Amino acid sequence: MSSDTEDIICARATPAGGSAIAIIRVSGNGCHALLHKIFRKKFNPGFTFKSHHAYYGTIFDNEEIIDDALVITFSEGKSFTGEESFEINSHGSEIVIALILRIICKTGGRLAEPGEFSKRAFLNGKIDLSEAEAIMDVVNASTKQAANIAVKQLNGTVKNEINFIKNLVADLLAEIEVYIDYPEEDLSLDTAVWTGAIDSIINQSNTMLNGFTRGKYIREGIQAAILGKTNAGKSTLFNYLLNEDKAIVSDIHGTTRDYLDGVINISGYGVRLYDTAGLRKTLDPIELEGTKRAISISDKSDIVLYVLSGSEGLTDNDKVNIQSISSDKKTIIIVNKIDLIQEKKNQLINEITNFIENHFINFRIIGMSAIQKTGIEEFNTQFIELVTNTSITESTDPIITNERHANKLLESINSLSNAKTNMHNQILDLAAFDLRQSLNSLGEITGEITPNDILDKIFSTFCVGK
Ligand SMILES: Nc1nc2c(ncn2[C@@H]2O[C@H](COP(=O)(O)OP(=O)(O)OP(=O)(O)O)[C@@H](O)[C@H]2O)c(=O)[nH]1
Ligand SMILES: [Mg+2]
Repeated sequence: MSSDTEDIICARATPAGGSAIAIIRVSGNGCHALLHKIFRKKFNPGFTFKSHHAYYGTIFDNEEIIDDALVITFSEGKSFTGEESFEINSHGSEIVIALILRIICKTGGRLAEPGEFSKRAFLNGKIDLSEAEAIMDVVNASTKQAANIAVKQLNGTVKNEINFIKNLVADLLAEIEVYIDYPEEDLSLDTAVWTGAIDSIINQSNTMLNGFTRGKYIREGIQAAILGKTNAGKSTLFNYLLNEDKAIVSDIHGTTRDYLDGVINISGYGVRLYDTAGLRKTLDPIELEGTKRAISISDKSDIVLYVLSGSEGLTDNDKVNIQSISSDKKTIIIVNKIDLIQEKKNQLINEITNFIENHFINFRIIGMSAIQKTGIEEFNTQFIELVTNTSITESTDPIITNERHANKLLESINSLSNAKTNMHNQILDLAAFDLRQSLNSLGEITGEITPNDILDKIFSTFCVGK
């Protein structure tokens, strides 16, 4: 990304494709002078642009009219980027937008790089890095809960929590440095108080970090693959969970050949469900390709829903399939067609438990009847608990949802643990060094000490116009 922050940059802020109105953003000091060259107000020419004012007029390229437009102007220090800036609300035709961007570039502007507006806002101190990153999360949010968390982060939740922890570390560091710098003052050395303080900071950091798995799934959604042998009722279950008659269901083995997907919402989490081809030995090349795809989808998914037919019980084929699922994959064994085996249900569940408990690290077994539509409440509860490690009724919103933030927080926790060990051994210089490392890691979350190449990488994932 160009680091030239002196340029006047421009970009469309609304998506491609015809629309009634499109917005073009322009930022950079001196851009109001540029605006005077390309825009004429209908009434009262010879004016100066004020901050937060809207002007109706015409965009020109020399004497040629490009479009009628509403322009909103912002003064330096009062805009999103912190720079003199304006937004053109033009008609949403692709040609008009291209012509307006061209005249701006001809008059001294240039096209913005992805995320360049947000990067300038960050560099000019209008937002911190965690707030800048939240902008893209708001844009990309796929559920109401994801949008809520991102908006909170945009309003500074991460910054406030991290700054709170940072202040605790900084206060402790100051105390230790006084002790190191003035040994002659005969201050009593009470490392137990300090290690206790470090413990408390580590605990608070861990609480923040614990919500991360949940936060990540709220942000990115959960991928769930339905797997099982032919005719177990996978497609019937898929339709039941989706509440839609999407997949073809029949009692012919091998009905589903390619995979199908659909999105459902379980407790605010967006879940992408995959219905896949039944697993069996086959010479049919198309069915074989279908089963390969089924396995590759289950490898990539966050959780496998292995469906077996209650009326057939745990067959050798099921045993082979289950053992081929990686043992660290979170798996729910769904004993389907429970309507056919009411009285033998517990016996079958015991048999399955005995078979899989030494195989999977994390698993659940539930009975359902996809055809009679029973078991969904139990399914939802077990699903969320297994994937997110928290109860479905957990109400507090996670604070950390971004992988980069989580990694930095973990780095800080590691430094704090080292500080505790060094403190305990009374090696105060090293303990102080570790606390400084912890402050650095925390500072990288909010962006006070984030190296330039990392900043470029973060902002380059933004869309143009943000
Ligand atoms: N009694 C009963 N029958 C079911 C249940 N679920 C599915 N079936 C029946 O089982 C048969 C197979 O259902 P599908 O959903 O097509 O099975 P599948 O696992 O997708 O099969 P493939 O696509 O061939 O791998 C159909 O006749 C369904 O009506 C259930 O809960 N109870
Ligand atoms: Mg099917």
